[in-house]
Amino acid sequence: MNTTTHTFRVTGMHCGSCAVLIDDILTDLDGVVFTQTSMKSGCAVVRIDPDRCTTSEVLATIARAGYRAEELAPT
Ligand SMILES: [Cu+2]
Repeated sequence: MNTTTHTFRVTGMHCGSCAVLIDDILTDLDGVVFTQTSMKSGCAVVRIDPDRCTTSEVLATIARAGYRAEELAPT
């Protein structure tokens, strides 16, 4: 499977369970194969199958949960 990895800066997290919540909702999204959200770094690392999911869907899903996210340029 071909996957791409993206890093998003997430604002609005205020405790560890916010990060767990974001991981949960992203994992439920079709095409997301891995997520690691960290309250400490304020970032979510998300690996997706680009045939089934887009970064806009990831952004919209995070926004629906009440957080703001923007994709960081790949390093
Ligand atoms: Cu919280």
